[in-house]
Amino acid sequence: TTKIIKTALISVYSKEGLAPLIHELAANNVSFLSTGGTQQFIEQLGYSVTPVEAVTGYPSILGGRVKTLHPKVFGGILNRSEVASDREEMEQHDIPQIDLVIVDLYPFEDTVASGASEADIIEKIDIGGISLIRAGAKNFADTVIVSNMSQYPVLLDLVKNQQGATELEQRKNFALEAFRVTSHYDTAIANYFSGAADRLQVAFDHKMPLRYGENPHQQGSFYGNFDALFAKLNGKELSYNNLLDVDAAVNLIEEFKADKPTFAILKHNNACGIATAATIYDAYVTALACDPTSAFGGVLIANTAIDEATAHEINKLFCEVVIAPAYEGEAVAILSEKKNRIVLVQKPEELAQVQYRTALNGLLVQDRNNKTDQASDLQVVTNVSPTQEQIDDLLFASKICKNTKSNTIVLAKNGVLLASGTGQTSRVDALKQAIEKAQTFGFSLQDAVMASDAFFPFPDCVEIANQAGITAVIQPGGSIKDQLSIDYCNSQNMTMVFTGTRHFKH
Ligand code: 93A
Repeated sequence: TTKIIKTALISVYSKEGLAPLIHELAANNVSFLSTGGTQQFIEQLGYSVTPVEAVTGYPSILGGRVKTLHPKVFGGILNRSEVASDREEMEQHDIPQIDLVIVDLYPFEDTVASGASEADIIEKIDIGGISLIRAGAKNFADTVIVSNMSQYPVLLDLVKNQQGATELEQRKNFALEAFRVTSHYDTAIANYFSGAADRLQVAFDHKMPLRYGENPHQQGSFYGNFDALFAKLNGKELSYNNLLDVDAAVNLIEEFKADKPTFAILKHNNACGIATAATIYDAYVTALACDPTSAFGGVLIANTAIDEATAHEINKLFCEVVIAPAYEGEAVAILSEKKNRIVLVQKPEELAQVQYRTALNGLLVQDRNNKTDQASDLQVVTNVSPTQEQIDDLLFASKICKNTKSNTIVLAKNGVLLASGTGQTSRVDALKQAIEKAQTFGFSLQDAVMASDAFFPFPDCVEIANQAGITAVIQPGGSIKDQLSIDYCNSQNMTMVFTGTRHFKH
């Protein structure tokens, strides 16, 4: 079952990397059949090419939509050397034998990624090319199918070393790769049409090995394109836990993208400090003061460039990761004085809009929580309305709350996180934890605001909050017992707003 390549049909979108292959095929007396652009390319290399139109007797029609889709082309690829009637029909219809097919498909995924219009995207659904690949792969018994650029070197070696001869096993390997290419391509198309629902394919294109998983005795790796989101300027390899914290950090800081300088410090995926201020330096110093104990070994993130003064200040803290959209002056060099510290530039890329996690023997898939509570979402439910300062603090607290593990309560004042209760089994526990924390670090809760990720099933939370000095509350509302909390607030001249949006994060 050794086959010799005599005729090649070549139809490639990108001509990159093709020239060496053409030279080698020509040196082995292979003749070329080709479509418009590819034909021109090969002719420019100095070889003669038979246009597909000359074989089919048809021009390329419908703006190129139908170029190679013709029985003479597909007959040439799909005919079986072993089948006598195939041989007769080939002769009867004057069909040329095609031994090698080389295709580089229309770049569907790149076109989607470029943000092109739907019409442009649809035009990039390759029909002829994908059919050529499937035909060549099906008939691997007789045909060599090269279905993407990464296969060029493999073919080049074969042609060089075997003078254009191929073995069945080799052709079957090309066929396997070809079906991988077509299934990947069709999956990308289906994903495009299904909207954001299931684009898992994208993540699986990039694998980053990790030294270990959550603990050293667990293996781990990351499937995703880290480099699309960050440039790493310093430090050791990111760990499994670093990646989780970085994910939490970028999602949190996303809320403050358009705000004043904001600095957040995260531990175990939750903010242990966050503040907005006039400068990033002030924001950092204030964020650190929220909970300097937890900040040790944390992940730091800024919504604006980190300057040298802030970098010097950060250097006083042991921290694993620093993330910012940019660094000024010598800030990177200063931060890199600690050689293990990971320093990342966050690129202006959109965050993943679909989230996955395993559950049982499958995957849970959901859209990203893109809802950020705005002033216009707030419904005042108490007699007392919040002041502008309170509204600012309520919205600030709500953004943190949304990015903290449930059940959560966030206490804030003047654009500073005072304390939060994170990942508790009851909302009351979360509040008690937050109050105790705030007191531990010397914060007064007088006139502070409270945010809750979900509604209060009972009035206990507003009661405890009031006793601690809290005067304004933001929560989704929606409990059948809402009125009890509202009545209590009114009795104490507290103000409370409903957002209508729950922000669970598990
Ligand atoms: O529009 S198509 O689906 N119709 C076809 O009949 C066809 N045949 C090959 N696109 C078709 N192709 C694609 O054209 C190939 O997959 C390749 O991407 C491209 C090569 O065109 P050219 O040689 O004119 O640059």
